[in-house]
Amino acid sequence: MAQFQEVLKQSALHPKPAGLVLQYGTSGFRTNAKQLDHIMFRMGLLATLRSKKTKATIGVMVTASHNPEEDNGVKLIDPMGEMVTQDWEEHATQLANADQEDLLTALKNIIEKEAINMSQEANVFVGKDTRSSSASLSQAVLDGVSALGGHSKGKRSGYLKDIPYMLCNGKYGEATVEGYYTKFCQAFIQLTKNTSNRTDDQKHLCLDGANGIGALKVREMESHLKKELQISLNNDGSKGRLNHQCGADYVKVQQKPPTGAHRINPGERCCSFDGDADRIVYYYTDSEGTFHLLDGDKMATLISTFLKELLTQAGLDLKIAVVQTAYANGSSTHYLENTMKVLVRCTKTGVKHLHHVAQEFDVGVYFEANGHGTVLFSKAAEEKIQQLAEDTNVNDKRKKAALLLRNTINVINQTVGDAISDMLLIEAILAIKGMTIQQWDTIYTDLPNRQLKVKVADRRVIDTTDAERRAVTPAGLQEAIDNLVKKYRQARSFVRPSGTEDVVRVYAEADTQESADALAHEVSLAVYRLAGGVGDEPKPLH
Ligand code: 16G
Ligand code: ZN
Repeated sequence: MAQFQEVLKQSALHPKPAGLVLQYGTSGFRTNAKQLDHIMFRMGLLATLRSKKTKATIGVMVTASHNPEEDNGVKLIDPMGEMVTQDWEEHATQLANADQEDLLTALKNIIEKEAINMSQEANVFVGKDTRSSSASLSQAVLDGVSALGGHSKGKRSGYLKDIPYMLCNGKYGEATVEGYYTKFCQAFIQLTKNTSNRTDDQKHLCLDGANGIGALKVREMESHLKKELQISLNNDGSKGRLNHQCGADYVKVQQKPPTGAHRINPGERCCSFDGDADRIVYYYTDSEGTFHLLDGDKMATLISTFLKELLTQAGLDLKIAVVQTAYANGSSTHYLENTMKVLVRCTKTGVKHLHHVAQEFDVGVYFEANGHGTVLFSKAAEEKIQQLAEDTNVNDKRKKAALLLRNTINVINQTVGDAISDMLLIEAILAIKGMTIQQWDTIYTDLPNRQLKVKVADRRVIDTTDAERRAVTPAGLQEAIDNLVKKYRQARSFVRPSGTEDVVRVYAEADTQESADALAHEVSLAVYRLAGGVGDEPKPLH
């Protein structure tokens, strides 16, 4: 077939380095940008097949999120803005690793397995982040798309943030970039309209854009906010390097403000995006100069508390749940379950897992501690809220709650990962509740915790169960962890192989920082000894 001839011809221009094997990981392929050209071309092919299969537009995002500037990556986005399904992740790995001469066979295997009608039209949206390698890599994706006769929408290669949103083709509002801003900003203005006496100080937010795509988007969006939110934008990409000493990951891991920000005043509300603006964390320094981080757990708590109160006031019997991972601070889980009486579910790490579980509820609030997250509303929930908001026979209190709920839905981007929408949601809630960032921070106090990495010969020797909270293999590891945990108060620890780095991750929390540090170290040693550690033995932190 002529189509396959074209694939062959084009693929010669995007050759695979011999022997290179890459895995479609937690969030797609991710490695040094120099190794990705053939991957991009092949993901263009795969996205075209996926589009033919689903008869809908597929998204391809060229980004390595919070990784350093020299890395890049690619992930496929399904028609409703979700990550592509597991089967297709496997297809992606197969196609990526096929030797140059086996590429057509690998492609035909997928076509056959999925019974794809090759005469079906295909449409693909390609988005990229601000990395210097992204322009040529996204061109390689476009080459893949056109080699299989697919159409690439948004030739200007719209920026990343819009992609899941645009894919929903109007489900969440007008499917244009302009529509995206208008909808979220209008909802924000509606939500904050009746919050009396908001001073300019309260309207002010200090934002670290990680020198990434979020900074550009916020600049474009600002005028739509009509001064109801006044953003001081730092690390806006005009001079600094992407994710370099700034961004959500840096702030969370280093537990300090980003460089490149203006001097932060005590109590000033600040937040950081990561490079592709799907993660956000908040922070402030107190009058003693101590740094305080408000992570995904704090956001999930604030949002779910707010929504639960509104649902009660509206008299709506809708099932709300918070979805977390094993990294959620034990204090947050305890507070949600015991004080707020909210249902909490725990899943494996990775946005797609949380997203999936959140879909089971009327209102599913999901956040990873690292700042990825959003809220999902079931269709039935949205309809009930809408009906109540329009009902002329309900009392003022219920009506007011329903209207607030409706506007809250409108400020939320229910596709995976949008730090801008999360920011507007948090800002609106704080405004409505008249709450400072310190007041939000004191809702509960995080348990001290520590994360460490251990290098092992093959991290796949660690297999986990119970949402990664228990290790099944290697033999004896879980027992060792259980015995160590018993030595400390309020302690918890787990280990898991990273999906994005060649390391085993160790997490520990306990009643004091010393205990958390000691426990993390002892567990690291157990991993090193029982799971084939390489290099020097882990050393104590103190
Ligand atoms: C990816 C995931 C993130 C997860 C992280 C875990 C997406 C968009 N991102 O960045 O959800 O927290 O991997 O990394 O799915 P790890 O496996 O190295 O700990
Ligand atoms: Zn990211």
